[in-house]
Amino acid sequence: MSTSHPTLTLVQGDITEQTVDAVVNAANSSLLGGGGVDGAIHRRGGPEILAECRSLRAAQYGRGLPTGQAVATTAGRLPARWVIHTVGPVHSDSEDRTDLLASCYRESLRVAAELGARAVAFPAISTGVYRWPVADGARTAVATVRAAVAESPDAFDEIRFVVFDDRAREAYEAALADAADAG
Ligand code: AR6
Repeated sequence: MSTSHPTLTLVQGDITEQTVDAVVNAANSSLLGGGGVDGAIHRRGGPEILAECRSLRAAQYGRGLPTGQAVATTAGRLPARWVIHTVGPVHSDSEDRTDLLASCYRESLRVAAELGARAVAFPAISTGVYRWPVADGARTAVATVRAAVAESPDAFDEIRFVVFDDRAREAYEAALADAADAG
């Protein structure tokens, strides 16, 4: 088994409670909040996050943050230092949008590395309101993160997957085990 650096970990819990450098938000293009992870982050993190999101909209993202891209703000009152907002694709039965989902993980890690965030927590992007099947979302998350950290092995200490329920935890356990088997 490879002992690649950094460590990929799995936690069942609330993303807003993670003590890491950066937590990733499963946002929408408006950057102005919503339900699920997004709602929890703004609720717990306080108004500073929304204020920065509004500034980003005014300055760089007048038409919103495109799907698959990522941008950072303060984490306000969260234990993390930064929130990295990314916009997952809505799942479609007629079109394969896996590249866009993978791009969320890649771009979030690119932004994290730029910030110097060494521990990063990801939710299961797109698997809630955006209806991505969680087993497939977990495989995409694990494969993409493994490939990205293999390219810059010194950039991070820990990439943490944070899942809410048992079904998602089992999906990530399976994806992590498959990836470990594959070497
Ligand atoms: N901590 C960890 N995981 C959570 C939490 C939490 N606090 N809350 C939900 N999950 P979702 P999406 C899980 O809907 O599918 C928002 O309205 C949840 O069980 O947050 O990318 C945005 O504004 C699911 O497995 O994100 C967008 O409009 C996963 O996190 C839209 O939803 C993602 O669920 C984005 O939808």
